[in-house]
Amino acid sequence: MHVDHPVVIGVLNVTPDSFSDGGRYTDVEAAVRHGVELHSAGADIVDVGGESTRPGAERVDAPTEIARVVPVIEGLARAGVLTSIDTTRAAVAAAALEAGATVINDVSGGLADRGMARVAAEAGCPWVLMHWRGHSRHMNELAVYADVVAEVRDELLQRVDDALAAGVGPGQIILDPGLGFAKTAEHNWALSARLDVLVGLGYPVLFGASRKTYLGRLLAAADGTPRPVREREAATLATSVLAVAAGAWGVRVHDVAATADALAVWRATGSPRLQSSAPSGTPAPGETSARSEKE
Ligand code: PMM
Repeated sequence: MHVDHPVVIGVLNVTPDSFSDGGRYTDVEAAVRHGVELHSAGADIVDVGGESTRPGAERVDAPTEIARVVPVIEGLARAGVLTSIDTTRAAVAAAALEAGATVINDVSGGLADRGMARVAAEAGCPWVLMHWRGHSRHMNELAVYADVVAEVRDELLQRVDDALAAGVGPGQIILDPGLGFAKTAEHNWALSARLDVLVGLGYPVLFGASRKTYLGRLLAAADGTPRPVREREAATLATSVLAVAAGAWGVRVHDVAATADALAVWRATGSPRLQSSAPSGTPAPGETSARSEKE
């Protein structure tokens, strides 16, 4: 997906239980209205999700997920808003594409449902492959790494190989470190500090820190109480600007208007790029054979 500016993806969860906006947009009209607002505020894409991925969340079945997302995607398509479908299920992705979605955002990177690669290959659409180790119910047990940056890089490259082998084009692939998915706060900070390693793989990189728990922990009160979800926005903006400065292709956020303002400041200062520093056992950017699809 070629763009000449950092892509802003607005989050629209049509779930009763997502950690930040759960329960707010379960009615189709309210969800479409919010999606249009996100678009007007500067979202290039609105990411529609019908299943919560917060730690510990129980799964819903595919028909429930489809019933939640399809009318919202149809409404947004009618309003001229580009959408991505946030799902790990091939059947849900196929129904969403049919309804007008243009991007698959798969937090499992194709691991949860091996049919997803075929859906992506047939549609020829962008496919976000996020780093993932298991479903939300038990993902915290899987947050064990000797070198999180190298392992996330290698596991994402495995997902890329599987996608390419299934006939997905390299130009369809977008990578995502999967902050908070089978990762502790320390893992998230390490990945943020070395985002250049993923950027160096040559695929667009999406960064999704918005309002996540590790930001709440960073900003905890003196008694250790994490900062409430809705008071993590300033920290989210800082992560988004740093990610874009490190070469991220886009950010997935709840507050699109504030993100657009923050990125306007970044652009006005000449779109400065961070230089990578600490080597940490990972190869230099560009050391792999993957070609850049971004240019
Ligand atoms: N995080 C969540 C859901 N979907 N998709 C991508 N690509 N990257 C993410 O980091 C990501 C995601 C969980 O956050 P939410 O509950 O606010 O949607």
